[in-house]
Amino acid sequence: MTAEIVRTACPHDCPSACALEVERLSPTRIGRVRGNAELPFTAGVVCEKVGRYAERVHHPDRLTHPMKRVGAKGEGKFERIDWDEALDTVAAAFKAAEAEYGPESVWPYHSGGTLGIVQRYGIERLSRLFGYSGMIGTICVTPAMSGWAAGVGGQRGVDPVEIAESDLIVVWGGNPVHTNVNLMNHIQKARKTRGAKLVVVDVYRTSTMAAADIGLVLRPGTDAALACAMMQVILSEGIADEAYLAEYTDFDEEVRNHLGQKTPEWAAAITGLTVDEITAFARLYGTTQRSYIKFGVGFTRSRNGATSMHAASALPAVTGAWGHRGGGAFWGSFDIWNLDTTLVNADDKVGNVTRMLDQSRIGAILNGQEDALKGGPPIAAMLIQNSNTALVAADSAAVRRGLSREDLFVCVHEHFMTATARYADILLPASMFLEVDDIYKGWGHTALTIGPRVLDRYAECRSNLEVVNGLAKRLGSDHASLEMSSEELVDATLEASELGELSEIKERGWVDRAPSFADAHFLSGFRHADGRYHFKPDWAAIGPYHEGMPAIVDHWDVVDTVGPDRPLRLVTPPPRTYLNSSFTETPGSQKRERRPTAMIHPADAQRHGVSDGDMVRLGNALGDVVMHAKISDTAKQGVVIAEGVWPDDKFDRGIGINLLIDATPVPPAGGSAFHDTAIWLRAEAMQDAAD
Ligand SMILES: Nc1nc2c(c(=O)[nH]1)N[C@H]1C(S)=C(S)[C@@H](COP(=O)(O)OP(=O)(O)OC[C@H]3O[C@@H](n4cnc5c(=O)[nH]c(N)nc54)[C@H](O)[C@@H]3O)O[C@H]1N2
Ligand SMILES: Nc1nc2c(c(=O)[nH]1)N[C@H]1C(S)=C(S)[C@@H](COP(=O)(O)OP(=O)(O)OC[C@H]3O[C@@H](n4cnc5c(=O)[nH]c(N)nc54)[C@H](O)[C@@H]3O)O[C@H]1N2
Ligand code: SF4
Ligand SMILES: [Mo]
Repeated sequence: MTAEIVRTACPHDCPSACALEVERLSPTRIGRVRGNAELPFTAGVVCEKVGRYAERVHHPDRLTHPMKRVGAKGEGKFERIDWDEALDTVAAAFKAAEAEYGPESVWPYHSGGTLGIVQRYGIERLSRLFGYSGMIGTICVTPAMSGWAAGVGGQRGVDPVEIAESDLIVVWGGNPVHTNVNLMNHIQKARKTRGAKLVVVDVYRTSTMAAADIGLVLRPGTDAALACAMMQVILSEGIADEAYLAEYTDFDEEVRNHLGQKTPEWAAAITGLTVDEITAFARLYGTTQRSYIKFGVGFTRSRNGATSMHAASALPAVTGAWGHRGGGAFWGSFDIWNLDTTLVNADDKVGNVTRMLDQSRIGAILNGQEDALKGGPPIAAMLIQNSNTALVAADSAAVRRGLSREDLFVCVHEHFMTATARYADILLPASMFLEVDDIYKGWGHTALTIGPRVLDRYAECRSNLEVVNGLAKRLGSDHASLEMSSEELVDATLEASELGELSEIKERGWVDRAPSFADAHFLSGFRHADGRYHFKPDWAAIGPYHEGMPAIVDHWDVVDTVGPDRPLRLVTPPPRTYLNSSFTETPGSQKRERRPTAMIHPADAQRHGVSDGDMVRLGNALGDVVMHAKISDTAKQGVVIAEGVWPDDKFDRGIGINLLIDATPVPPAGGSAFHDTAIWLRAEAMQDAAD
């Protein structure tokens, strides 16, 4: 069989947002998936999990037809029904909820299963057309955004392809070898062609750090202390760009005096780094004009995550690195797109939404907590697309208690029988990206990627668009988008946004949306009203939970407190071949990731009587989980690393790691502190029999 190469784009929640080339073996079958070589950021590179996407799209466990629940909620017993019965049931449940409690009692819920304009955000039309509750999507980047907004303003920065011109690259609080592989390609090229240095700041020796010239392993939640001490060194040694500070920032004598106290000795006590490590990094950074910081979002998943991002984002303002090619910083592109989504997302009807609920507080919301419900009615009906909330949200026991409520109707639209799908009253089979059309914002670069469909419909699967359209029509709307196919909506959106013809863009696979040099480097001003970078942020303008946040750039000591009853700190970062809970079903990924593992420092292991390969129990007030121990000095003493959000069946009690994660919103605008959990640990009596 000769394979035809078809261009499309990756829909997964990943900063790489790759333009792809797929081997189409037949209208229903693919072979390998590769990166498009012409999009500069993708540059022909693709991650291993998507390289073998055939394993996911042709997986034997894919859901194939609509079903209704016949067992208990959470049990996973279903019976086949047809699409009309399924959609009629959901529409009737939405109407019944509205009749009893008003439209705000219906909550369409989504997350990053696909990031498409059509297939992800199209569900928001339900809230907008019918006045249902809306959703504030906080689970992923809100703490990062808040910290960046505090200092820089808008959500943009220097395009990572400019790394080709950098002399010093700092990867701060992210693990691109796992989560953003294309970035590594650009970093390695700069090292080869210019001798650029790579510094990695993390809380354990990640695979990214293994590739670095300098690796700094600090205590979790202490990045702001490192950043402030670096600024102290740079200012006191006279290597700051004083002219830049005066012209482009709100820096003044008060900030200077404040930072003057943040000595390397002060930061060493907080971070666990040595004074020499801090000083040497500060000097290297301070004396390199073309220094580029790529911020991950991992270091913002702590209670002080937004203040950490704010402090670290101040570094290029102190050195003036923003002014140079290959200099500056970046975490994500969110404000550069200028897409007209009036039609595709019913933006014209936003005014109908009277209650916005916090995605990350789903547990509190479904359990009727009044502040989480904002004083409004309880949630009585939901449609969930693109989200495995029962596994990935914080305080997952609370989420499941909520999903189990007999007086809550839940429709889940999914690819697989996930933890969340098991709670569905109606379970619908979803198309995968290869079977639909969409466009994606490359949040880790600056191209809008175009993802036309590659394969025919699989079994009875329907796209997110088709499900929402089918429901909205039954509920009585005649919005223009409801009669349009995904291809027509993509075309109409590109046209309304004045980006050209779909047929022509399809060939190339993307549209360049890079801001000009001056805008990306903020030479035309930072994105605040005064055009300046802010060392003194206005946290109150960013979110409601701003009380007590530092008035001037600082380390904020509010992380989960370790103590005698919970002496260790748990960090739960992404593994290489699982993407949140996606790909946990594919054999290639399962083979690489093996089993849930807690990496424990030798000194901690000894103190707790744990040996390599033992089963250990990790717990706190929310619950406890059991996994295998690996003894390793990868992190500081006192820090336990457990990569991955593993499915329930990998744990003895059938519930994953997020049982332990507290759902208190991260200041100032919400989000979850996934890497900020104080725990106790004990060796289980049973040795590792199954291994
Ligand atoms: N393979 C794979 N790829 C993914 C994902 C996945 O699960 N697997 N998830 C996708 C999603 S949804 C997102 S949002 C992105 C996230 O991509 P990144 O920006 O890379 O962010 P994270 O991967 O969350 O960051 C993880 C790193 O942050 C470190 N970290 C945790 N706490 C701290 C701290 O206090 N300080 C410092 N300096 N470092 C800390 C962790 O140890 C880990 O190495 O990746 C996406 N890509
Ligand atoms: N402990 C811990 N927890 C975390 C994190 C962490 O680092 N540590 N990371 C957090 C982060 S950054 C994020 S973004 C969240 C992610 O949380 P989620 O966005 O919920 O991510 P996934 O677990 O991958 O679940 C996405 C689901 O959507 C489904 N899906 C994919 N495409 C489609 C589609 O086209 N249609 C429909 N209907 N369904 C589809 C997939 O099959 C999958 O089950 O998890 C968070 N949870
Ligand atoms: S998951 Fe990320 S790296 Fe892998 S293909 Fe998709 S966008 Fe690219
Ligand atoms: Mo995320």
